[in-house]
Amino acid sequence: MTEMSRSLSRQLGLMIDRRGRVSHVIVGDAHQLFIPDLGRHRAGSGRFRGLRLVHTHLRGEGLSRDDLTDLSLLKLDAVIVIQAQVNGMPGFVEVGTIRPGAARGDSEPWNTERRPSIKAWDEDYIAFIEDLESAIGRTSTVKRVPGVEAAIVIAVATGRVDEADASLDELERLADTAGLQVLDRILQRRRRPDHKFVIGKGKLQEVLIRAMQLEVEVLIFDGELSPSQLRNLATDTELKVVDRTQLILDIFSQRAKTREGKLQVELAQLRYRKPRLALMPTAMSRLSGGIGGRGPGETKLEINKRRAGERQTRLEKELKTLSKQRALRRNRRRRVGLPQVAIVGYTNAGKSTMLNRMTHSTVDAEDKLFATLDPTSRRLRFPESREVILTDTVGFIRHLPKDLVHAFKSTLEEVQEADLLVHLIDASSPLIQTHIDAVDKTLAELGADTTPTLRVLNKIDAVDNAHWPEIKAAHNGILVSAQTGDGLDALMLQIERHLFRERASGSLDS
Ligand SMILES: Nc1nc2c(ncn2[C@@H]2O[C@H](COP(=O)(O)OP(=O)(O)OP(=O)(O)O)[C@@H](O)[C@H]2O)c(=O)[nH]1
Ligand SMILES: [Mg+2]
Repeated sequence: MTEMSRSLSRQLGLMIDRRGRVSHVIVGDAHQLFIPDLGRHRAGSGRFRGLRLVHTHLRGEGLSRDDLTDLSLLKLDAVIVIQAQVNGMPGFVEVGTIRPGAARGDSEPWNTERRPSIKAWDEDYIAFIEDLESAIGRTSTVKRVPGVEAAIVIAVATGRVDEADASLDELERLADTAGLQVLDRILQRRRRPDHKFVIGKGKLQEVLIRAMQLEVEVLIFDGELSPSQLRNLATDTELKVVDRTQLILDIFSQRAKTREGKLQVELAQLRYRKPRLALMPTAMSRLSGGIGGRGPGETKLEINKRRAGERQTRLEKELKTLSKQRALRRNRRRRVGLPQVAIVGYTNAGKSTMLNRMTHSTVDAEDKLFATLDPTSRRLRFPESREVILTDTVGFIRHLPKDLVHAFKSTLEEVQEADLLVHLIDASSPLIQTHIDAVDKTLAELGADTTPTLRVLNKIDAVDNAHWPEIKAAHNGILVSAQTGDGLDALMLQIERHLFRERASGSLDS
């Protein structure tokens, strides 16, 4: 190899499997090699690829940064550089391997070793690699839940780190709700996200080695990846790559129960995938698998682009019909003359618990994000036999995907047409203001920001009462607990005042 390399003045490389067979011969230029697509050969999680790269260098240089990048990105067994001396004879040899247990920041994630000659190597190479491979899995002390896909959540902080960190917490909860086990989190400070990989290439190597150690199958990125970022990441990491938007869509798809809910989610998924489908004809199987590949329409989403377009038109038509029916129901209620009150708020604020408490119903309420997708309406009775219709709605979240808002247009009409909104806020959350802002923003997008709104601070039972006055003053709302019922009488009074006395007397301050 060294002789030929010298006479061609080019680097030469061999990919060799563990039985010693050559799978690829690569001819580079004087400075580098371009490694072809290696296919999905053995690239299971927690394992190396079973291929080592042996190649020549011409200029006396040892392992280069590119060599070490290939090592971790391609999960090679080893990268071995043999110096081709001017006389064509082999010179020193340098070997790079992935280092078990080294993934957290400070040290390089690989080991390198230099020996004077290939003859200085008489260990059992295969035993060495196999030991290394099993040591990688052993460095993980985390207990895996069997049958559950494991994930690493990743975010880039371009502004305040504590905000990015809180957002990452939320991403972790979303992943948990989607049925994934989150084993690690990575936050990188950057001026702006990398246009190719979101995080820097060096950080990506660290993530990949970490993924190998923890036997992680899924990488979850906060925010929305551009179609090309998604393609780059999915192609280069060979892991399932999911962004926040897809995660939310997957949760919605797992949770949708009614026909309308299911159609809405499928439409949102189609819209999200359309531009990505175009870019990822081959990697599509990895992309469209979603998480665990569940949910309605999941198999239908494997269809090609043309059929996706047809399906989208069909869904839109069907949803229109359902939306008309919903409008009819709403008009009927309107004719009966009952005012409409919608409970809105950040996901998990306690909206369903509140509806249950106030109307003695048994809507699903759980400590999960997006427990409710389909709106439920119940009559709420006041003294003097007055009644209103109280509706529990789908929760909002920061960066609620546009496609989802669009697809849920008809259910969100319940919000748009309400006479009064009850904006329920989880007062026990450290992120009260962020939540309030996200809800206000979504309401504005829906054109519901001019609807009279009562701000209600819920879960007050979970807050030390020394802080009550301060919270009340800061966020200007009624303090309640949907769980214990505290403060609900006051809330009922406020609703009544808004809807009836105000109407009767023309004006009355809230
Ligand atoms: N401590 C306390 N917990 C509450 C209160 N109200 C609701 N919760 C809990 O908060 C969690 C979420 O309640 P839900 O009623 O499902 O919230 P939601 O706003 O309907 O949530 P989504 O439908 O998922 O958007 C549940 O575990 C409730 O038991 C409250 O007043 N105090
Ligand atoms: Mg709910």
